Amino acid sequence: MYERISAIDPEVGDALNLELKRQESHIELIASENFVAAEVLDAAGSVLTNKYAEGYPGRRYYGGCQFVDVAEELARDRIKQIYGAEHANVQAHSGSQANMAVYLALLNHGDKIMGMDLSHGGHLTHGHPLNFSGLSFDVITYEVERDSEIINYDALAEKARKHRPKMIIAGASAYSRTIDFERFAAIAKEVGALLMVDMAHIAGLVAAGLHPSPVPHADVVTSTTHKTLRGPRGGFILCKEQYAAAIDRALFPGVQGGPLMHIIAAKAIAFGLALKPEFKAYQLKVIENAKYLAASFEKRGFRIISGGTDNHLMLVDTFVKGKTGRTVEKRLDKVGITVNKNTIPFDQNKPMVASGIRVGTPAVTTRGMGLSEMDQITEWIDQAISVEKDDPELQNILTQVEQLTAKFPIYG
Ligand code: DSN
Repeated sequence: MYERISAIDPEVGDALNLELKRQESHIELIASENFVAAEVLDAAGSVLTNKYAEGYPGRRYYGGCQFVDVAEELARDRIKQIYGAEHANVQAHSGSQANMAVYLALLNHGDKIMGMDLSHGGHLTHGHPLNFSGLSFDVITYEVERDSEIINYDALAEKARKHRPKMIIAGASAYSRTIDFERFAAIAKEVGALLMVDMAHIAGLVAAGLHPSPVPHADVVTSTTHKTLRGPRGGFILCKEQYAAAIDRALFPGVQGGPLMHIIAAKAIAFGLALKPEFKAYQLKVIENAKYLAASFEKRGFRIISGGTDNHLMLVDTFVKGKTGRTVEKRLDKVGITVNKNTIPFDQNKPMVASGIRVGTPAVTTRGMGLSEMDQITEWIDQAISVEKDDPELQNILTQVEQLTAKFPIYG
């Protein structure tokens, strides 16, 4: 593939082809990754990359926007239809920039915000001290409960009453349980806070009606497009009409300049696919595979944080088997299985070491893998971490992984 690129630039051509081969021949368990449809790839590589279109459809700062307007209108209409939202902005280059725009629209520098601690499953942009969110705002964090490893809404409400933040942020990047957005909204209302939900991880499940929607409850909802929603890399914002003008102004010209029109066209295609019945069938399988994967890990002596999963991911405590997340991530790299190390709640190890891994099923499910593959994958993981780092068994597992992945081609 990529012959034209290789002909003029073999170094980049090689990188592209090797990455394609890596994706095809590895088992991808990173919970935030997925494989887009070939048509989404086509749009992302289309001539729309050539077009400047600062502004919004019908109100651009450049001429010649009549066709990119069509793509953006389609993306906006479809995402509003998927989630029943009053207003949508599909220009955010990423989830982080979507969040930044919301803060710019609705907060002032130094305001108090309340978000989930990163080490308990939150996200950098929800108030981490090294992120713009933590640098710009006075941050209060909430955590999961020590025993259940689940959000304790009574404790959260107590904290919100004590600190009275201007905004509460719900949503997580490593939390395997259903989030009660209705409860979040009640807490926010009681303390006079705005509620922003970052649904990046679960956007596909929400679209399919398999996780309660935050849209009726939150003032603003942000998301990425490339996780369970299976679109190109990017972000979007949904909000009530009353915030529409402020949100649009904050994203452009507040945070971004020219929108990526090729990516917006790719978003429109992905959103169109998410409206089809097959998308719900896919999301059902994502959850079914995740539950089975969790049970398969437990069967082999791993501990699943909070005892299971309601969504597409889980945190696996590998330290119960004497292995840090870092060791497991590196070892699995050797056998063609890709995961990320992850801290577990109240972790005794540092973040770059971590006591566990985060795994998810969106990517393997897109390839068509099912329950027997989930069981086999955990068997290989268990075997790979049980031997020494130069054991010949690792080569044997890698060969089996390559044989399995060859049966589930991604792009044919
Ligand atoms: N970095 C993403 C993840 O892996 O969950 C969150 O933005």
